Amino acid sequence: TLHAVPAGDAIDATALKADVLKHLTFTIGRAPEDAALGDWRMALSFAVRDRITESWLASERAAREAGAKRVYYLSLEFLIGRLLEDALVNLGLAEAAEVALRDLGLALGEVVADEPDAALGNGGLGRLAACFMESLATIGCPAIGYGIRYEHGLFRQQFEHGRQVELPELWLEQQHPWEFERPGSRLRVGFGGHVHQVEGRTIWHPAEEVEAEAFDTPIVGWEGQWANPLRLWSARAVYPFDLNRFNHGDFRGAAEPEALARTISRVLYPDDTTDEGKALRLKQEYFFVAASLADILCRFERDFDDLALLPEKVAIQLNDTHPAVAGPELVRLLHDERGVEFSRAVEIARGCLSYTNHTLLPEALESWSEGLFGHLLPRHLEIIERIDAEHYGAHPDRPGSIFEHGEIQMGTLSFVMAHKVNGVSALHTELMKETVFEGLHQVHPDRIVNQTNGVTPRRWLKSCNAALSDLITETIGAGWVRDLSQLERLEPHLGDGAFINRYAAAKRANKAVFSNWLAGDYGLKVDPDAMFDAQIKRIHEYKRQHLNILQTIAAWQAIHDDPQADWTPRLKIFGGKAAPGYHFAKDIIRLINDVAARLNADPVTSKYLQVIFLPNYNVSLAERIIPASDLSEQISTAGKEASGTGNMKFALNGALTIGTLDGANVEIREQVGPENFFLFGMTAAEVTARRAVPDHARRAIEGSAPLARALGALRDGTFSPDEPGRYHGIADNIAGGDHFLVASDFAAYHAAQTDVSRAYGDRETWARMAARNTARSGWFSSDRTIRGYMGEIWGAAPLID
Ligand code: 26Q
Repeated sequence: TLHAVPAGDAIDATALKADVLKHLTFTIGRAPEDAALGDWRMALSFAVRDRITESWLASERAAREAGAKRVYYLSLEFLIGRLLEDALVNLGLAEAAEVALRDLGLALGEVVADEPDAALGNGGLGRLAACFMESLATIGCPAIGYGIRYEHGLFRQQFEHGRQVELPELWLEQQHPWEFERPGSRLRVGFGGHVHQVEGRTIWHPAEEVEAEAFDTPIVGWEGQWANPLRLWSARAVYPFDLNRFNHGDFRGAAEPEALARTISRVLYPDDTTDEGKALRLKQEYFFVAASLADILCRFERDFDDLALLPEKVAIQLNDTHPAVAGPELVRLLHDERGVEFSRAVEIARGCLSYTNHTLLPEALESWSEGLFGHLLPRHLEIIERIDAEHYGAHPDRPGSIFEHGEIQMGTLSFVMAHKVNGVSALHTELMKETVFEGLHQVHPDRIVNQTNGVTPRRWLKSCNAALSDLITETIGAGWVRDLSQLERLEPHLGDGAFINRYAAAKRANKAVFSNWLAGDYGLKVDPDAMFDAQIKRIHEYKRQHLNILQTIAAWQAIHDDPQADWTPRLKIFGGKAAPGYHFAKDIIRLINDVAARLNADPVTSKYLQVIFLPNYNVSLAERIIPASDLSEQISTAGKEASGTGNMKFALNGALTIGTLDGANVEIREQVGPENFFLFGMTAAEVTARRAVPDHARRAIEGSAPLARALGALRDGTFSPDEPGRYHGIADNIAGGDHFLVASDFAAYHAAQTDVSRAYGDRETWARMAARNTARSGWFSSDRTIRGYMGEIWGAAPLID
């Protein structure tokens, strides 16, 4: 469709085109006739970056002049994805760019798709940090995101004979046009060594030092009024090159210090649960925390001269325990280096710090052996011991300490050093109070607060789903992009058949685009009128992708029994990576791929049921899948998924949820209404009770013939004829201990899926339910979440109206 281009856009397009050509010539050094797609993308990115930069510098000036409180978000992960389209959308330049590029013989869609994802995160926690950065800028809260500029982000996933293979990710192979390198801001970070007392003062003499160099990427908010930096640190050697060794012919040795130092920022750890306690991981944590805190204090001391003002001017948020060493480091900077009395230093640090917990899974709670920790950070170990002693002195009846099982418990340290600790959904926050932090909650009853996660509607609706966005804007105006609660203005239109038809047509159009892409890139022909049913997230036992595939097998068997029946056609879409050392998760991936091969080749059933596992799931792939989905699978064992954020993206884009009462599913169901949500399964309390029932899995299998039969197909080699034993491990796990209650929840899930199929048969009713999900998802904006943090945790105020 051709849009009538308004005058403003025409002017923007002309100016943008001139700037693209200017950058192509003078920044890239390429003539138009020789430019490749990547050169054009680079030129457009620089032209867009110029427009962000002015607003960014003005934002910093405004914050300085206001003497405003600053927010610092410390996170080992920022899962940004692509930046060009996001920037164009937020600057209101998407149409101008389309016109400008068309004039140059290029398609904007191809140019933006050429950008590699910045995959500096594993999953939910990292993507949340990215949504928060965008919302902070949209709201106009002066903030900096601090992290590591990994040379290699999360591994690229390939399948070989259905098995996951990991390849290095190379996002920096091409020039990265968004960042500003800051050679002037280099500072040193020490490790190891020993601690001295000199005239009553403590001095740490590190054995080793590396240099941290900052790279700033401006993150611009909606309508371009405000921008904040994402400041990522890169590690390098203090003396990068040993000329003496080189002159003696030792060429390899001459470069060694540099190679060694750089390993710190070389690669993102790809495991999002099991904490392996590796020294390099602890080095990464301290490296970026030390650099960030030095930077934060330097900024503070430029504007203020009284350290007592620190909590009034500085809020530091810890994204999980990964930056927990910020507690003792800030105490060290205040006490050892600035002479603040110890208890006062702890008090000031606590006034600045707050901590977000993202998991209660015991295997994911971070801890470090005292030996390893003290070897790398001897002074910090002493400080933690003193913090623990003082906290214990103040609360002698408190159960437990920071040191337990011979290890430093980073969750406890973070809790003790924070003035607020938050959970990421209502249910998760209540469970924090009852389980992991029960004792601490009793002595600090006001410390734990809830801030339910959210997602940015700019990326997760406006930009990824143009068909639906345009319909919404035509119906209720454009105010929803900044204030997502305005989606409730759709409510009066839900009874209008014409509106529901248009809503259904937008979804159908997205599904057609997705189907064409699947056919082109994966050779899979699918019916765009089939139900698109998606489970996209990291592969984990608690997320229960194996429950989904087992039920898919049961459905396939049922269709085989009666192929003439009136089956609702479905496409099952899977996406997600397994941690490289997580063998069970990798087996699940292989099983899904084997099931897909068998089912898609079945001439009897494939017109009703197809399965695809899309390799290398990432942010950009999510942006394709979510707008085209009808059904969102949120089927974790109740009590295990802290929040989920994909669940919110699906609901916003009009996919109905099939889900358990877990994480933010609970709040989604409350918002959209129970009649617009397919609930199944045990509650968190029932899960705990069920685990105590002897033989719970065996009993569940005896009670469900479809489950027994599906498990039978795992055992008899239906999906692995060349190796019949391949899936006995998965079958034994489910029939045995079944810690995540796959067997016990199966029958309820199977019944709910039958309800889903029946409901999808009535397309108008389904479309109305989908539209209700959109209309009632306004609360899940990360703008709402960030306002919650600003008000209840940071005490920060926006600097734009
Ligand atoms: C820890 C130690 C060593 C190496 C790696 C890690 C590590 C890395 C990443 C531990 C955990 C993570 C990521 C956790 C995560 O993504 N949690 C998810 O956070 C989301 C945002 O709050 C929630 O919505 C999800 O429910 C939660 O699983």
